[in-house]
Parts: sequence; C-alpha cells; structure tokens
Amino acid sequence: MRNILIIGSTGQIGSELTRELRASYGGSHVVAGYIVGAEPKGDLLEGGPSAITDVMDGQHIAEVVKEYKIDTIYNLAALLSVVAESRPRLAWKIGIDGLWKVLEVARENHCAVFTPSSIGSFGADTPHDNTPQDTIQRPRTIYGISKVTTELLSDYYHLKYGVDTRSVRFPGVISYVTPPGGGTTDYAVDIYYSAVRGEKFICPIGKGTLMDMIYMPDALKAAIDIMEADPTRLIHHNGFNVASMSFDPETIFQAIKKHVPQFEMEYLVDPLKQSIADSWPNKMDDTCARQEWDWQPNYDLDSMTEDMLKHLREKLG
Ligand code: VAH
Repeated sequence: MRNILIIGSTGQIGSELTRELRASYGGSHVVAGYIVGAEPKGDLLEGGPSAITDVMDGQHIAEVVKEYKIDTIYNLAALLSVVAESRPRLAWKIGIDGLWKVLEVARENHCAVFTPSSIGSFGADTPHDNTPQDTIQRPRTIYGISKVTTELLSDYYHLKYGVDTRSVRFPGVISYVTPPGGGTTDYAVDIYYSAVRGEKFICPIGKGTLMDMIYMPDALKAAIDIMEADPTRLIHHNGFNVASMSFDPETIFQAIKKHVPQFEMEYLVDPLKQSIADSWPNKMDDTCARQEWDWQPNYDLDSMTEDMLKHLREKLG
C-alpha cells in the first residue's frame, strides 16, 4: 500500500486530493503537507497525519519522507497564473527551486513524484485547436515558463536518475470546496457563486474566449490514475494533456441560466487575464492519455453545473 505525501495539501486541488487519497489508500497512509499560515483544519487535520513541508526546506521534507516511509509525493506547491505575474521571482522559487529540492528528495528516497503542469504551459504560437501532446511550447507568462520547466525537469530526473515522475497538464479546475487562488480560469468558479447568491456576474474574460476546463472530481481521478498507470504502457511521463470540456463565458452562463433563469452577466474584461487566456489552447487533444493510461472524464458542462449548484446551495445556505 502506498505511503503518500501531499505538498500543498490545503490548496484548491491539494485539499480535495488529500481527502480522495485518504479515502482510497487509508488516512494513515496519506500525510497532509502544509506551510505555516496554511495549516490543515477540520477533517484534513483529523483524517490523517500532517507535517510542515516547505519546498524551500528540502532537508525537512526528506525527514518527513523518512519518518512516514513515503514512496509517492504529490507536489502541488505553486503560484497560479495571475498571482505569479505579480510575483515572478517567488513563482519561480516555489515552482522550480522548490521542485528541484523535491526531486532530489525523491531521487535519494526512491519516491515517485507528481508535479502538475497546466494548459498554461502552452503559448500563443501553440496550435489552439486540438492542441497536440507534443507541440511547440513558448509561453510568455512566468507561470507557463515554470510549467514547461516543470515538465522538462521532471522528465530529466526520470531519464537521468530513473525517478518515477508523472504528471498531467490540468485545464482550469472547477470546484465548490476550496476557492481558487488567483488564476485566469477562476471566473468559471466565481460565476457559480454569483448565480447561487443571486448576484449579477461581472465576467473578466471576454465573449468567445474558449479554454479547457475540468471538474474537480475528474481532476482528482486524473492525478490518481496516472500514478497507478502501468509503466510499461507509458510513452510519455510528464505533462499529459487531459481534456474534459471546453467553453467560453457565454456557454457556461447559459448552462447556469437553465437552472437560474433570472441570472444575469455582463463583461468587464481584465486585460491581464484576457491576454493570458488568449495564449492558452481552445481545446487540447488528449488522445495520448486515453491510449497510454485509459484517461476518461466523467463530467461535462451540464452535469458539472448541476452538481456545482446543488453543493453551493448547501454550502452557502
Ligand atoms: C490558473 N486555474 O488559471 C489555474 C490553472 C489552467 C489554469 O493553471 O492559473
């Protein structure tokens, strides 16, 4: 049975991945890693062991790995795209200097490592429709540059040292549990909150701007399935395209309006978010993930919308 460490266990993806992994592998087998000021609370704290794991302190992470006999590390420490643009040096420090320390710990302790990439790893020159698995990646955001580097450095550790590094390129992740923290795709979460609160939604992304999106349960499924995949089938290891749905603001607005007829939206485009979104794919081709490890999403826009509204109505009372 795996012993898993999640670095960034209280973030948007980390908080739900920790719960999902504990449900699959047992609470005692999943250590919730956190930094001071972002401590686990409630079921995250009570559901299993937790430990401070600051990616700047590789020595301490190694001690945690040894103490809990960790064989698998999910490294979710990163700044998201918009925040990263305001703090590029910190984004690199966490995303890459931190990754190097995690990969060294994994190399010395024979751990597998999952460090997610993103649709942000593509740039304006990448084919936007049916974006291939192997294609040009020249992003101009520090977030994208760090994600391409994450893919390449993880592949390097796999090829040079035999470290079992695997990852996916996440679309915009949508969830009702932990709000996102400063991303270009955050609008696709915020719009549901506005609908449930009976507020007009002010959309920061322009009409017709398509982006790949994924519902959190499918994102978690991808993160877990890739690490359980048969290694003899893998041609790629890091940065698998995983797609599930692609939509623009008008489409998600209409999907919500079916359930909230009085819902209204108007556009107030955020130039930075729009410029980032314009450089990302309209829709990725995820044939390789489907062929090499049987990737298959369960949710589409309508089923996600139904589930999001149901849970947010409960959450927001
Ligand atoms: C962001 N939600 O917008 C994140 C994610 C693909 C998007 O990386 O930065």
